[in-house]
Amino acid sequence: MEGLQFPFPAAAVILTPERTCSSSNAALTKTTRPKTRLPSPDYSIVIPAYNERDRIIATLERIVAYSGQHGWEAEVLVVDDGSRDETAEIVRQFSMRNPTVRLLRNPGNRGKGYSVRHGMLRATGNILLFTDADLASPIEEAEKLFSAVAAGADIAIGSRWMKSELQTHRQPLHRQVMGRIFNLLMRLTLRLNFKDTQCGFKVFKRSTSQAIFQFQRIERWGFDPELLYLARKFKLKVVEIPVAWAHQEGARIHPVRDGLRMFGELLTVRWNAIRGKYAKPAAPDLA
Ligand SMILES: Nc1nc2c(ncn2[C@@H]2O[C@H](COP(=O)(O)OP(=O)(O)OP(=O)(O)O)[C@@H](O)[C@H]2O)c(=O)[nH]1
Ligand SMILES: [Mg+2]
Repeated sequence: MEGLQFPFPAAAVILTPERTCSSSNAALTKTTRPKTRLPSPDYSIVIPAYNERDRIIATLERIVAYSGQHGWEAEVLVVDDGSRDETAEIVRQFSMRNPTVRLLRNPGNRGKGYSVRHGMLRATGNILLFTDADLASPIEEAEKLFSAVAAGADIAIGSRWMKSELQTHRQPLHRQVMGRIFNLLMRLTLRLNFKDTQCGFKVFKRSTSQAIFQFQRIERWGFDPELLYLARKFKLKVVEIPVAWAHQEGARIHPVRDGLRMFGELLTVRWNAIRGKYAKPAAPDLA
């Protein structure tokens, strides 16, 4: 399977952007890498994608168009998470027409957390955004987070609950309730003071991304609180910014099954911290 193996990437963390384009990673992206080596873009936009056949093209078109209109030097990395539909092939074809778009592939379905880490550690931009494939927070909102980082934040996280009136289409009530319960449990277990850790719209300075993603261990939905926990541990400046958000149909998180699992992941972060697991990177150093 071409491009599937993910030689996990503490290596990518310590490599310069130029070297991440070198032959050691050529297999990973050989179908989508532009032939000429480009300078580091200003922005990398990472999109985790699992079975996104029906919405990924519209999302990519919107991002590419917006990025062009605003003169962004940007790369877009779609991380296919072992989709069982045609997501990867659709993105591959799109990337042939749009060289700023690249396809990365996970070794099977590993979860949103794994996908985001994969993209972030492969990104070459100076400022890195990850966004859900459904663009529930529209790409226009990225400017707010980019500005916060330009103003000195290490991480800017989109928040649906700082100004809830910005939610133009809310989640179903049971999802909202589950989300608020999760937030409470997150505060109790990790003592993180954020109104919303789960919005799939977050921006990292390159140096920050390099510093913390290599410590990430949670690979499914509960990875965001772990990143924020690490950010606090490393004394990074995190700002929570209200963003517009519209619930998109086709959401696939299962409120009970995934909710329980995410609570377990909060406990895992706590447990990892107690056992000192965050003292060293999770990924093997391949340097
Ligand atoms: N369902 C699912 N999504 C994944 C997985 N891996 C990556 N993703 C991506 O994670 C992102 C979030 O998934 P969504 O389907 O938007 O989640 P949701 O149920 O809408 O959750 P909210 O957006 O919080 O309402 C999307 O870009 C997915 O393609 C996976 O294993 N399962
Ligand atoms: Mg969604």
